[in-house]
Amino acid sequence: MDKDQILDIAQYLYDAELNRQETDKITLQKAPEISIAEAYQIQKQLNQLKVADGQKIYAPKLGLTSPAKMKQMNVDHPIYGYVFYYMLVKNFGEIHLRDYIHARVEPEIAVVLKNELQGPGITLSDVENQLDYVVSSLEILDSRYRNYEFTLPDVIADNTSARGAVYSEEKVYLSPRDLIKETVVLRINGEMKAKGNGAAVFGHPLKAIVFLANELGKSGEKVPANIPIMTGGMTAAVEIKAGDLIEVEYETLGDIKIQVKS
Ligand code: OOG
Ligand code: MG
Repeated sequence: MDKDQILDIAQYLYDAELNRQETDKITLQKAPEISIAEAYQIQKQLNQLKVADGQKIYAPKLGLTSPAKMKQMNVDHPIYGYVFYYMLVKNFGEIHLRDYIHARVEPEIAVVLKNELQGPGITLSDVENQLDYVVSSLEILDSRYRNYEFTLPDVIADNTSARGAVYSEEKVYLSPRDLIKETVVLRINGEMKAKGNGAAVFGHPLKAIVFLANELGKSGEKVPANIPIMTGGMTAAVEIKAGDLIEVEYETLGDIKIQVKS
């Protein structure tokens, strides 16, 4: 794939986000034979277009790290993308459905490292040694693709459906063992919609960071320190609608509450 084609597809995905219009997945016609590496090149170009527009990256994020998510999306490989500052939503605040195409929410554990990490060769004990604290989070997904139907390269190019993120302000110093046991319940209008636990993410949420460090290492990039990194949805994502009250209750991490307006 040449530079012009990468730019063309990145702009196509950016336009879908800006216009809040769901669109054909890129493997349908634009790039049917695309590789994983090319998909990440498109994602990088897409993120650069946003940076050129004055937007700023906040933190990396993982996706498709739990069986619940892999099954729901019918993609069986973990991925990474980036949360931008413009995507941040304040905890106990509200969101407007009109800002999204077809938003879904999913509870996640976000981890903060003491020092940056760079693969290759990063192991679980490297990440455990650098674990500073964890915070609860809720990701707001908004795939640019029609009906959330995509293949692995499609969702990578689309910056892993990222469109919103809520992080609790409560820092919790959990041991890796307790991180695995941490439970979460997602309620909408008081009704339980999903539940999960830390073990859902690769059996150990810090393994998501191992994956990220070794993947980013391939292009000489590092996992940043002092910023919360979402390790991937522990449950299937849930569709939201105007009027919904979203409540996420964690066992020890801070609770998250968001009101959905039209
Ligand atoms: C892709 C993004 C996956 C996660 O936590 O698994 C993701 C999607 O489900 O649209 O962020
Ligand atoms: Mg997610």
